[in-house]
This record gives sequence, structure tokens and C-alpha cells, in this order.
Amino acid sequence: MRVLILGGDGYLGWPTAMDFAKAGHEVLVADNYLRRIIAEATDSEPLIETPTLTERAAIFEAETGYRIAVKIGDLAQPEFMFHIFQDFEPEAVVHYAEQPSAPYSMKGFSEARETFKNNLDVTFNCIWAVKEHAPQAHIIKLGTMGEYGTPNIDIEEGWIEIEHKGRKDTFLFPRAAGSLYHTTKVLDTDLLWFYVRAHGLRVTDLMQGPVYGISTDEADLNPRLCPNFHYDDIFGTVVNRFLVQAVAGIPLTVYGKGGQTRGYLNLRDTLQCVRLAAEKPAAEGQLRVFNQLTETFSVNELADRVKTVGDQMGLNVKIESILNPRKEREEHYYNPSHSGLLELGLQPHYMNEAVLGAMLERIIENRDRIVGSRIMPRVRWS
Ligand code: USQ
Repeated sequence: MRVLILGGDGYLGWPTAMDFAKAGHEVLVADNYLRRIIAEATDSEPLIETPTLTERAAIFEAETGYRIAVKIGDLAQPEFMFHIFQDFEPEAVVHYAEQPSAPYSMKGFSEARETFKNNLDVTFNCIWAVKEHAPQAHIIKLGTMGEYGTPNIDIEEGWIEIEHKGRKDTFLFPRAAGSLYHTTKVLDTDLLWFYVRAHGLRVTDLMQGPVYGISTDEADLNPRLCPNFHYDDIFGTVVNRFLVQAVAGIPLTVYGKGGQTRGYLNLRDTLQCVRLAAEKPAAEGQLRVFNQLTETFSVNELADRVKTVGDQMGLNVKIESILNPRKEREEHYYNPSHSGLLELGLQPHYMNEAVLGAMLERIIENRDRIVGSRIMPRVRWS
């Protein structure tokens, strides 16, 4: 299959590209390095240096013999997007090309506007590129569990049947996002749903929870193939941050009461989910939604797990609740269904002590590169 990966330089985009290439698919990645630019501007560079996409593709080819084609450019510009589609004629499009940080989107007007424009423009251009140049292509869109927020009822997989005044219909599950970034994903879903109805596009929207991990089969072939491992307050997801804090001897930064519960997954499972979705595509005129997570934890539970494993390794981990920089419920009901991807064939890698221990070892090897000033939250919601 010809697979186009939009946002191929990201934490998830690059390992996804290697995974598809290794599975024998023809892969093209496109990216404008927006995340690298923001990371540099906000002093949030990843723990381990990552070569450019062109360099990574060359290293990957030398290691495996598989080729990944690279195009650098701005997908928010329709000409660039359309040109790629005309040239490559993708059969599947994996769309990661969004500003992915909730804190960055809440920093101020220009960061909010940049997030809003970039995320919506890329989605819009991708939809039109498919509609005009590759109408049979299947769009696999990375959404987020954060689109739903934390409602006081079970979260269904994308859709809910509602009975109202004696009549029934099925609707997208209600959305209530907690940041501007998460809200752009809600808007993406609505845009996609409109074009699925109007033009019969085939779309899978993956509602993903926070991802953790650094290791994949291909990334482990060479340290220079590793994903961008962020531990800063802007791009770092909570598990990755806690593990780095444990190594740096900084008390784990639990925001507020720490009862915030989310659905987490291992980076390896992101790759499995995206490939399963691509290899078993949505039908024409279908918006298929999967909740992409494997287990749920509160922030307090995550901190306890990291402390247990860290202490076994002699790190003497401390946990400290700090003022929550975000506006979110710190104690709430959370019960998302997530059976769709398991039914497609997902075999989860759960967060056990061996997984956390291996991550800690890798971070310890790079401990001299940890910059302490990147850890405490620098952005507040209000
Ligand atoms: N948290 C802490 N301490 C920290 C960092 C985070 O208590 O040092 C808490 C947050 O307040 C939040 C939870 O941990 O309640 C998760 O935070 P996160 O930073 O790991 O995740 P989030 O900002 O929601 O965003 C991440 C990705 C985003 C993706 C999302 C999935 O950056 O791209 O869409 O996870 S979800 O959270 O399900 O919406």
C-alpha cells in the first residue's frame, strides 16, 4: 500500500513511518518541522538529539534496506499538500500533522492562533486533497480522548444513541475539550464528518490517550532512530515526564489532587493501532471512530508506579502535589469503552514494571542531558 504520513517528524509520526516501511508498505513522510521550531523557541528540546528526517531516513535505509521518502514543506499550504497527492497517489493517509501540545495552545493569543490555523488548515487541505486527487484513499486521523473531556457518564466509542421525546437517533458522542489544542481536534472531527456525509470519504478517527514510551522494534536498531522523547512541560506527556523527573531527583509533579484519570497506551500500541486501521480500512462514506487506549490510570496511580520502580533501582523517588496549571476536574468519573481496536487485533503492551524499568535505564544513560528548568509548568490556563 502507498502510505502518506503527514507530520512524519513527530514523536508518533517517525516511528509510525518506520513501522509501515518495515511491513513492506511504500512510505512517504511530509513535515515542516513545526514542533522542532516551537521546541527551540520555548526551550523544550527532547532528551535525545534527533537527526533531521532526511538523515533519519538514510540511517533507517542503511540499517534495514527499506526506504522512506521525505518531503519537507508546509501542509497548511494547499499547493504543497495537493502536489504530494498528485505525485504519490496515496492509498492511506495518516494525519498527525498538528501542533500537539495543549499547554502551548494555552500560552497566549499568537500560540492559540497558530495552533488553530495550523491544525484546521492541514485537516481541511487533507480532506480536499483526498476529495480531488485520491477519492479512494482512507484517511486515518489522529484525534484525542481529550475531545470528550471527562463526562459523568461512560464514554462510548465515538457515537451515542440518544432517545429524546420518544424518538431515537445516533450522534457523535458529546465533546467538551479542556484546551484549545483539544478543541481543534473536536473541530477536525466535525469537518471530517461533514465531508464523509457530503462526499463519501472513508475516515478512521483515532481518539488517542496520552502515549508513553521510547522503544519500538525499528527505533531500537540505532540510537539515532529514536523518537523525540520530550520531558518538558510543553510537549512531554505525563508518564515520560515522571520517569525523567525520577532520574533527575526532582519530586514528581502531580498537578493538584492527582485524581485526573486518562486512558494511556504504549508507543508500540500506537503503531499497532494505526497499522491495523490502515490495513482494515473504513468503508466508503464511513466515519469510523476508535478509542485508542489500553488502560486507565489516575495521575496519583502513575506517580506511585514510577516511584515503586524507581525506588527498586535506587532512585529514592519523591512525589509532590503542585498547584494545577490547568483547568480540569481533579476528581471525576472516567469509563471509556475501547473494544474496537482489540476486535481489529490489537495486542496491548501494558505498563508493567519491566516497561517502566527499561525506560528508566534509557533515561539514566542520558541523564547528563536533562535540563531542570524545562520541568516545572511554565504555562497556566488562567
Ligand atoms: N499532569 C500532571 N503532571 C504533569 C503533567 C501532566 O499531573 O507533570 C496531568 C495533566 O494535568 C493531565 C494528565 O496528567 O490531567 C495528562 O496530561 P498530559 O500532559 O500527559 O496529556 P495532555 O496534555 O492531555 O496531552 C497529551 C498529548 C496530546 C494528546 C493527549 C491525549 O500531548 O497530544 O492528544 O495527551 S488526552 O489526554 O487523552 O487528551
